[in-house]
Amino acid sequence: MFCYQCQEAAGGKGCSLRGVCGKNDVVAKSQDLLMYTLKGLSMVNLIAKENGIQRDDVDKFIMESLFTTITNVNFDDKVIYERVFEGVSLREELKNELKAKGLEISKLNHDAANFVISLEDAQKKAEEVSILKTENEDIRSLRELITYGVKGMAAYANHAYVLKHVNSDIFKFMQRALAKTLDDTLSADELVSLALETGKYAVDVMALLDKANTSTYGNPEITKVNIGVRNNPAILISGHDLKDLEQLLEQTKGTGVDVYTHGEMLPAHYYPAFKKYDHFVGNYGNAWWLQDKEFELFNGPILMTTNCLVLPKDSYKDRLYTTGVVGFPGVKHIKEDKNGNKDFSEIIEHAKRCKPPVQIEEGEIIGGFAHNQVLQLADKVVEAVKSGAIRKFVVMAGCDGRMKSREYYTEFAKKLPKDTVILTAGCAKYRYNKLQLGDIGGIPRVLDAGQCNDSYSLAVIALKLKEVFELNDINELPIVYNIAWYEQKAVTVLLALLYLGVKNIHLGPTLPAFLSPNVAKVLVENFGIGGITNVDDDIKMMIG
Ligand code: FSO
Ligand code: SF4
Repeated sequence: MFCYQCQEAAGGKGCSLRGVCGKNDVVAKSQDLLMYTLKGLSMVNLIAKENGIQRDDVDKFIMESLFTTITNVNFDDKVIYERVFEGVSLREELKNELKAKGLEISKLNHDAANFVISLEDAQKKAEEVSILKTENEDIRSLRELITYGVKGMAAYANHAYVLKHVNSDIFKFMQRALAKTLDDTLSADELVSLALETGKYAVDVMALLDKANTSTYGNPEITKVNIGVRNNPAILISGHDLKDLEQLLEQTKGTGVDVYTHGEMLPAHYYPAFKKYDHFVGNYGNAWWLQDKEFELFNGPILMTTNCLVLPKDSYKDRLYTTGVVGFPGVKHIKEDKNGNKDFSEIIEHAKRCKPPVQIEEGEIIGGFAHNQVLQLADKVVEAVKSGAIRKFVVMAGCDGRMKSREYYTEFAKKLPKDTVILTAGCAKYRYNKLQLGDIGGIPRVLDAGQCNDSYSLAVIALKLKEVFELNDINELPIVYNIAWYEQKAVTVLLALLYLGVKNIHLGPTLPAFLSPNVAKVLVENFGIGGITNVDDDIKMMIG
């Protein structure tokens, strides 16, 4: 196996024996083959689309399968290989439809659009399509940069899709980009352009998701979220899927079972639609990587709706449930019916047999500063900037992770001058959201816009401030970017920010292993992208 798609890639280079994430060789290879299958399927589907064949099931299949391969989503090679076979069969169906229309498909001569395998050969085929088969490291780097950007787009598109918000141009772009990563005639420059184009569609898909979320659940508003517990049996819900949360809250109503969020589900508390549930108690614990300790202490069942899933310990594996694209061998999976509804009664009954959660913290955290809420405070914010009360905004969005080097972000937040405000989104916030950093004239010094999926809000806020201050360039704003990344959605957000023209983004705790020295050079020279060094020097450099 070889994988270098996330920040924890072994030795900063890539995982080759077993993933640091816990993914084994068999799972890694099944994912490689699934990606290859999706690329071949995309080639065929694009021709089908050009010829008036529109198969919504194929678009959905590609989107969900891409999401399956994101770090910490699915560890079940059986499920992943099933997708490989389904992908091949959809591809052949499309070819037959094209042939039935009398269309010439001979230009579809790439192996990805034609291979057929049996389960016995699957592993061998997977080895043939390892990403290392692209020998030129710059081409490989660009192909993977685009592929990861598209994976993150698929996750965002999927969250919007379940709320019935769909944009066919985004599907088409994702498939075009995937197909192009197998095109040996493309030069490095052409791939750089495609990476930037990925950023454009990344902005579009994030806007689509924002619309889906806010039109379904209302605009997030300033909210205090309880981090303590009550004395009832309870269910913990993690991941990013708000539709799953909605269904769980509806089904637990009046059952005596409480619901708590974990990790990236925390921002659900900021939506007006979820405030009406008395049994929606608060947030339990911290970022994803601490789940092995926190799930143990929670005592009740846990529902994992998306990433980030950590290899479950035996102490709670039988209380763990997955749904959607998440999977782990031996862990119960809740499927949706054909109308997209899920029956969580088994989890609810399970909760009733469990003890209430052990309290690990008490108090409250504040959040809900998505674009609509911040823009309502715009006058106050603008005034604070003009008067000098706020010297700088520091975007510290992104992901958290288990590496010790991420303590940097806690130190950085603590040492930031008192006239700075942190803008955040994603699970990165857990490194500093309980520090009590105070406020500036009533504006909290940590403004949490929501999930990593809500990073779009930060872009909207920046663009609005640019307009209010009548600036020509987004980079003239008093905003600096010190972003922490972990998995592929962060790559999508990064490409989106680059597309919006944001320069001098600092990315940490390490630069992506998949950036070859030459590709990294292009990003440094054109966008001023940089890494991090140490807290004191970085604060001096970024804040002055
Ligand atoms: Fe965190 Fe995991 Fe949201 Fe990521 S939960 S690390 S960018 O998957 O999804 O921020
Ligand atoms: Fe390694 Fe990350 Fe790939 Fe897992 S996802 S195998 S940790 S690079």
